[in-house]
Amino acid sequence: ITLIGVPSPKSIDLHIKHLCARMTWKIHTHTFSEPLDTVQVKTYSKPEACSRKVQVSDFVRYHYNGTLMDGTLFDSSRTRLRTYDTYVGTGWLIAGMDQGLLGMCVGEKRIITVPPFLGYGENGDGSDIPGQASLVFDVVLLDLHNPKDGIAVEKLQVPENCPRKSKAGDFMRYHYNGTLLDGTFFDSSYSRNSTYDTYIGKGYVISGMDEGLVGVCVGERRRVIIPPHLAYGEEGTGKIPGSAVLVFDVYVVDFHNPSDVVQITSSFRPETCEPRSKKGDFVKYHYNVSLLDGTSLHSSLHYGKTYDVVLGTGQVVMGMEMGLQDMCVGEKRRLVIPPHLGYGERGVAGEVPGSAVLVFDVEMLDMEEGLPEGYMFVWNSEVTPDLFDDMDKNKDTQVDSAEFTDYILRQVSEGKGRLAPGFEPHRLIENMFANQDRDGNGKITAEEFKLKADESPAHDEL
Ligand SMILES: [Ca+2]
Ligand SMILES: [Ca+2]
Repeated sequence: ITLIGVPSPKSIDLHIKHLCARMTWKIHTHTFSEPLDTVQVKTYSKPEACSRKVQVSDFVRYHYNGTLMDGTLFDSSRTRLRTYDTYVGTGWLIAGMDQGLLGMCVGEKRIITVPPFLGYGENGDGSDIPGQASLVFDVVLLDLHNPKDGIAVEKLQVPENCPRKSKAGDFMRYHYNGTLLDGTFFDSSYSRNSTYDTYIGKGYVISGMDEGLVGVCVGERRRVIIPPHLAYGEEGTGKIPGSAVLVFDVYVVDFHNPSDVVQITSSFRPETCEPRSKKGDFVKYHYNVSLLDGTSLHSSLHYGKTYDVVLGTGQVVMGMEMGLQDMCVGEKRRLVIPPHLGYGERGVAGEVPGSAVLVFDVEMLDMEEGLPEGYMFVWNSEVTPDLFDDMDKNKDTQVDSAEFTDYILRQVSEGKGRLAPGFEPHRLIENMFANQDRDGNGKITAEEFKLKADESPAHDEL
């Protein structure tokens, strides 16, 4: 030992003491033959990503094998087939583990060597751990959270166009993949091949999810990390262990609010936009229908002809009835129809998913003005005073179905009258005849004809 300068006897003494201490420590760490004086931590496997490390008061779930210095196994969480779950740094563990787990990442593997005075001391523990034993724990950390944690949200992909963000009370359809923090899979909507459909913010899902799904856009991908107290708690459920942090990768397919009406946007309107469609009108249009996320469902162009309906007769869903009102020929619109005004919770098997919001791009191509409500036929000109006699072609004082039909069709072809557009003419005429033939014997008498006319002038088609 060479000392530099001229030290006092006291300082030489200190130097020697210090060097001796270092040598003793070296002997211990190299041979493991004598008790250590501090916890030794050696990480032998580290995850690629580590967004968070164990801190005092965190709650962890881990697996471990505990051995003595000679390799004797004295305890293992694996033989119990469940993780060891505990708080760190608050005295629930032996002091050596309270220290040795600090700074650990989920997925990390460590050897933690605990000296006796930070383990079970002079007396050991039961028959498995002798007195003055150093303990070696081989630990893999599987889960980590703090009871003070809220949810964490990572926006993975947000669409550029986001006209509306979800709020509590909306009804949402989404896909998800659910894993534990260490990557263990527990559930996926994709495996069921159908979206998860629910109200959000109303307690229908775990509270962490209720919170995590607020403020999203249609088409957004986000990761929601939920601590157990906002998920399935200490008990867990199904494949989810107690006290587990859950990671949901969510894809938002669509959402709407039960108070939504049809959203109508006109994308093209002719300069002269008259007449405007109304109840009873026979309209012909083309449409393209898709889901909110852009998935195309169907187009009338595939039929090669327009879709034709009489407005106000329930031939199309309520949202479509509303969206096609007050439109003119040539006009183009986009209609966003919520499910309660569309195909409801059930949808259409194989075509429209249940509870889906639909986007219709519509173009009005033709329109025929309808008749006043309740009318099947109207006169364009003055009615002849000898109507009944005119219809009774064979002059037997009765009008049969053939005479009636011929007569009405002739009025229509001569432009003197008009049948309600959009319906099969013979069906309309059959109905009109049945209305007049009060006793249902297949013939209209002059008396029946007069009675009908007196009784209901508003609905008197003839
Ligand atoms: Ca007759
Ligand atoms: Ca009759």
